[in-house]
Amino acid sequence: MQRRNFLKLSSLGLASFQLPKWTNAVQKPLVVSTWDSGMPVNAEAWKVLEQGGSALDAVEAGARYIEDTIDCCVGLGGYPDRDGIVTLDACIMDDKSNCGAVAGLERIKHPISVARKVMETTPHVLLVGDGAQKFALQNGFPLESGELSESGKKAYQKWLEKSQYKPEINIENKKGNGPFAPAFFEDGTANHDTMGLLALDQQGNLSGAVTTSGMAFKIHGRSGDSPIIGAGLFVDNEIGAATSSGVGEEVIRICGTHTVVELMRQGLSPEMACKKACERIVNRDPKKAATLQVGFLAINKKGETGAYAIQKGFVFSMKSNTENKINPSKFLL
Ligand code: SD4
Repeated sequence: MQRRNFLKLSSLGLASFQLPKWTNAVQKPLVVSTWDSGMPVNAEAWKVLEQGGSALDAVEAGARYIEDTIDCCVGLGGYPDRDGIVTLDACIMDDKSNCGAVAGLERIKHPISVARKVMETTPHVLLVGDGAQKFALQNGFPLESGELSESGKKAYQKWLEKSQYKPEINIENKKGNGPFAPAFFEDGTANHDTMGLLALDQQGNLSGAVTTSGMAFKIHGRSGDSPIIGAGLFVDNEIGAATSSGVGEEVIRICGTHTVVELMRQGLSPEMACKKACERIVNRDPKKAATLQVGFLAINKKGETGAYAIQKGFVFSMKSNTENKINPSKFLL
């Protein structure tokens, strides 16, 4: 401590004041995930983390849970593309920069586990479409029926009435009550909730996973940011990890999550890094950005967390030894 500062503290009678322990403490284990639907996802991941399991196993467990349970946006219950087919995107990345991903995967229940298989048993990072499905079948993943979920059918029927090709992720209802206003179509359905989750385990290692059915009513074959390493997910075990939700094309254009992690490397907090990434999207085309939503979520090696979105309404769920809650994200517009 500089002498001048010491004297200042002495005069306040605080010379023996010790910095609180938490200033240097790493908050671990910890799991964060996108949206309020992340609460039960975190609970699944937590079962792994609290027993000393790896962040990698934790994020896979959380992602598998949501692939099984949610309609609209993740897994086979998700909304279809404009041909009426559900195509799934997922990726996973560990603390050693190993990564695996699948895009446009049909009729397989757990794309996140296929992504992990790609990571662990092939020399590749990303498998797409038929090839990804063939790989999944060869690895023992069962082929599910291609039938849409009830809500998927309903939403698709509604969409067919106009069949308007307007690829968009709806912005959360700004008129809703408080920060957790859901994003709903007029017919009462939502078209986002891509699950991105990031975990820091007891050993201090980071991993992340993303799983989604992607943008509803997209062109068959379209991939968003979610299975693209550096766009929908990036993990650097020295620095931190980030994930995203929203209009994937905008995230891919700025290599969104890689950008967030690199900004954290330069010393920015997770929240500020996410904010800067959002600003890049908005500055490129402010008019367009006003019509769309993108949210980033990040954690750093110290277990600090933060998020930022273009529009109001993005939230993230967080679980640690001391917290289990939904946090509203700040926003730009
Ligand atoms: C995509 N980023 O396919 C995904 C969609 C999403 O919440 O995040 N929805 O572009």
